[in-house]
Amino acid sequence: MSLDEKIKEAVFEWDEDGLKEICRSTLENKEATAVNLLKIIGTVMQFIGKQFEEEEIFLPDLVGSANVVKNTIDEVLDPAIKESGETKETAGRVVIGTVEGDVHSIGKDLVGSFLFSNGFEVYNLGEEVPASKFVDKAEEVNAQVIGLSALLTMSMDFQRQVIEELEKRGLRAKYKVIVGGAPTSEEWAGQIGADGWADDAIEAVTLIKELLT
Ligand code: B1M
Repeated sequence: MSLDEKIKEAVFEWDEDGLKEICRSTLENKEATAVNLLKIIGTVMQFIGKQFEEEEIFLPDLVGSANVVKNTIDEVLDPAIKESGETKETAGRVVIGTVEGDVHSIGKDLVGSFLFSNGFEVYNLGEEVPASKFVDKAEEVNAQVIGLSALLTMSMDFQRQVIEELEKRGLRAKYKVIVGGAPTSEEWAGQIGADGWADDAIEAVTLIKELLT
């Protein structure tokens, strides 16, 4: 079995220990670098995302695989990259969170994991995040993109408040703001002056790549 196939199998089977072991032994034997491993994992996640969009797999499969990948990157690949001094190509820096008044985390975490496995630096602020915190963090890490998730009709308006906070501080032009979450839409994004809207995690990656080119 090739390295790509072994990785694909471990991700599909949610075999977190297996995936970590494949990555560790590959790095030890110098068969591939951590950046190469990230690229292979990114391709597998893109494939899984497409399968989800085409309804060939279901939400638990997607979440299970995303978690396995996220933990492997956090615990094995990122430390290896830092140790070796190897440069991880950063596709961009994204601050992401669920807006104030909203505790829903899963969709936002999925978007964050997909961005991370596609080479983005992701700063996940968690849930119930006030507008000022999004802006403070974006300033602190010199982000290019702010991603706002809202799952409640009642919390959608807090997405607008983040944009208003940016305007108030004279920072609106500095950031691309994207919004998402089940009750939101392209029309809503336009209405509040966001730079884009994504229906799911795959679209969010594509949208941010487009916005940053
Ligand atoms: Co709540 N909940 N919930 N809930 N919950 C919904 C959202 C709801 C639709 C259920 C319903 O009534 N049918 C409804 C909202 C109705 C509305 O306002 N339109 C609802 C409600 C009402 C509530 C409470 C108010 C219930 C109550 O207490 N009376 C309460 C809210 C409390 C609060 O937030 N203040 C509440 C609480 C909860 C739980 C805590 C029990 C739990 C959340 C646990 C957690 O997240 N850690 C929960 C859950 C699990 C759900 C449902 C069942 C599932 C949400 C989910 O995780 N989906 C949900 C019903 C449903 O969606 N069928 C529901 C899976 C996830 C992968 O999809 O989050 O849509 P999703 O994310 C997608 C896209 O939306 C998009 O990409 C993701 C991946 O494809 N996306 C983005 C999301 N964020 C994005 C950001 C982007 C781009 C794309 O860019 C930045």
